[in-house]
Amino acid sequence: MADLKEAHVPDIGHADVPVIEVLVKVGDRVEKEQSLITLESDKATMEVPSPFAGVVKEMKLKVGDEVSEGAVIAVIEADGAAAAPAPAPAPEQGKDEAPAKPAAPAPAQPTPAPVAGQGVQPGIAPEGDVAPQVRPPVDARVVMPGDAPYASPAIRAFARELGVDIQQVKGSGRGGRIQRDDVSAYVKHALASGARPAIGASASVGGLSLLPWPKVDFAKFGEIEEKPLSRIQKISGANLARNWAMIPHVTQHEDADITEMEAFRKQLGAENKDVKISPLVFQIKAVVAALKAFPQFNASLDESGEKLILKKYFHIGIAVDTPDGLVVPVIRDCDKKGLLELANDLAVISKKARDKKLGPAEMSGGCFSISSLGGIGGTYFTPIVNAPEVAILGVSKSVTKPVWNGKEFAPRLVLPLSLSYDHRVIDGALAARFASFLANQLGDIRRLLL
Ligand code: CAO
Repeated sequence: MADLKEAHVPDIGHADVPVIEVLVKVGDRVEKEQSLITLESDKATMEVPSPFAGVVKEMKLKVGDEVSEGAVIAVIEADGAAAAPAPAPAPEQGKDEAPAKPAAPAPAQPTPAPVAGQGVQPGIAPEGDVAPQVRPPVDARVVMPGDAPYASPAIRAFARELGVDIQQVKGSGRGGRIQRDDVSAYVKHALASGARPAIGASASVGGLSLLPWPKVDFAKFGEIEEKPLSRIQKISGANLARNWAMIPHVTQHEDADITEMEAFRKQLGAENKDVKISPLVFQIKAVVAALKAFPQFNASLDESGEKLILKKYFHIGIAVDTPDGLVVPVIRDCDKKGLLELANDLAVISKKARDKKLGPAEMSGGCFSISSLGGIGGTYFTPIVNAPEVAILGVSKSVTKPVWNGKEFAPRLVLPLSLSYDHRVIDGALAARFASFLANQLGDIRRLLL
């Protein structure tokens, strides 16, 4: 027996997210996990799948509506569903709609498609376990008829940010839809050709007159192999390039004496065999203490660049190296968590990142990022600030060094720290104080555990 059921917006990590596409209409037959609508936050475009198969009886949303978790997307007459509370009967709507037809099969589409932020990852579902979608073909010219190129608000904002006239960009998405990559490719092409017909002052990156990218026939010099960049690499590459070009970076280096901390970590590890106590959890604790002491670091510049938004919460992004590239999941409310809980959270997000199971909500809302290369090696490096954050901590491998204690050289375990910051927001003296505070926290285990 068929049953009327409501399809709801799942936890998308944001409130009031605009609907940018409605992918089905009244009368359509939908399969379980077929996309119903596309939402677009400032971090990601995500398709919301139908939780069950059936026939769409009523659409409750339209393009431009803003939705949050729990909003009703559609009323669907579910196939042979077990009895469930049915919503009020659908008003007579869609009478004039085209008759029901099975959705045309289309290539599987991963959801959501990330569009912004360093901490993004394609091929992931909003809640981590929704299967790839089969979605009906959508022609952008139907969604946005006329000559205006179709691009979502976030893509338009991205183009504006780069000073690109969206009218000049050719869309490679379904039905000519303009994607983030199209805007990036347009900018690259314009810079490489030396021409900037539709790029304003901001896209010339502060008026830099860049040489075209060298065009070399590498095969002339020996054997080569071409390997396309992964989607994560392309997306994070565009973000890194923007952050590097637009943020005046300075990196402050500091050493922390973690001899005592390391002894305590080993002891804690021996007492808690079921969770790996990474040195990173101590660094997270120290960073939270430093953010509390120096609120200017727990901040973001607003879009206009004229206002600083100070955050009262402490969500820390952790750069995770995955086979497909770098992603930055966020551990929330680190100020409220102890070392063991942080260790557990770190293990969970690292695994999810490597299994491509992170949802967009898990990669947004970060206040400050930590990029640890400590498990690999190296001394110091210059991490790139993860905009719109204003600073990032790079951590390198600790080494035992002779340190002068006033009487003699003593062997101490020293952790190299590299704090990159946005010099528009933070001045050098403040950064030096922050870095030195961090080192003191890490060096004084009692203070760290307070
Ligand atoms: N100094 C010395 N040893 C360290 C260390 C440090 N600063 N940090 C970690 N280690 C040790 C760990 O204790 C672990 O030792 P055991 O194997 O004996 O337990 C080993 O190094 C490996 O650690 P790990 O890297 O697996 O785990 P982690 O918790 O330290 O880090 C994560 C987790 C997700 C941050 C890490 O795996 C990772 O992906 N790092 C790369 C981040 C990155 O690419 N940043 C660059 C961004 S800029 O382009």
